Amino acid sequence: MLRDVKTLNQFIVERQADFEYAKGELSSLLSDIGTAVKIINREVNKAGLVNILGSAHEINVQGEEVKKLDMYANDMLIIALSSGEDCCVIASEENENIVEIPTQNNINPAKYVVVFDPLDGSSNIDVNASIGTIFAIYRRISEGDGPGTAEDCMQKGRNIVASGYVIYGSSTMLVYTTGNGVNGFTLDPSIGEFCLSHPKIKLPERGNIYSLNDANFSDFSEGLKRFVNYLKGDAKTEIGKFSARYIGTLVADIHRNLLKGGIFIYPDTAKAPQGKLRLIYENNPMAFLLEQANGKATDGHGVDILDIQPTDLHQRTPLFIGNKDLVDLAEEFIKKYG
Ligand code: P6P
Repeated sequence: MLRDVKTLNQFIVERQADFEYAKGELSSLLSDIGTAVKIINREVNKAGLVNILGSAHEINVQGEEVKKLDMYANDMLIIALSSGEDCCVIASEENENIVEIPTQNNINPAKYVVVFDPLDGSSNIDVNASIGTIFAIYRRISEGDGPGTAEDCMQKGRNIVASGYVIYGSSTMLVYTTGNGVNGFTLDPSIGEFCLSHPKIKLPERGNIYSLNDANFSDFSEGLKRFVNYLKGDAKTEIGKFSARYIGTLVADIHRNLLKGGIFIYPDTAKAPQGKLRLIYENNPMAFLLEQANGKATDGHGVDILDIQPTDLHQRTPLFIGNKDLVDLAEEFIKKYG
């Protein structure tokens, strides 16, 4: 019944009282993001039908081939956030430098900063596997009412005010937190609204899924190899039978583990001492959200992701994220065996 439907915007306004600072600015930022991802979703859903597939024959700052949807998603988010009056600066995976918000005579009193990966998992676009958008919102730390700065975008994850992701999958869901629990909204295409479908999400007590790219096993540390072999073997009689699941889109692998429990690992290796995933717009937003769902996120060596001080917009860190007991167990193996 209509009375049972709670839309994202109704929910945001209802929960506005939870926000320590916002006089509606954070609410309108979240609504702007909701609008942008509905537009992105429309293009994602017809990606197979229009000439939006395939490479834009451009290489982004990550040195990766940019798919046209990446660029489209990036543009939509920048346009939505620039047209509002609540964002003073943006950092995006697709942009080498910060994205300044054009304003009259360089005055921008907006209080908030938004960082995002506009289209995570783009290598999965052409095979119709789930892809996603990841975002985090901070309050600006730069003084005055000029344009926001790179330092505004390079705050520790502990300072996050809100973070979340959109998964464009069998259905399109927006999952986010403002530091008061995690809530999931499913897009109802018939009314074009995200509707509350997964209130108060918490990780299941026990998780039995491990998610990592096994093809890199030979590059793993001795401790991580032993941890993975433990999950494949002795764990069965001690902590339960595990399943391996890996989609190759961070948003999809994290979303599954959030609902079913488990651990996702993208580790440091000798070849990639900082791993692959980006701290500011992938690992921090996910770490903030998983901690809100009773989870944990570290670099595999005892350092919480949210406590790492970023020094570069695109810096990478290893990521061990999911049920606390599994993250702790992985770290025990690494500590013991190196
Ligand atoms: P690999 C997608 O390209 C991505 O950035 C994340 O979404 C995903 O978790 C990871 O890379 C997959 O990397 O090396 O396993 O293909």
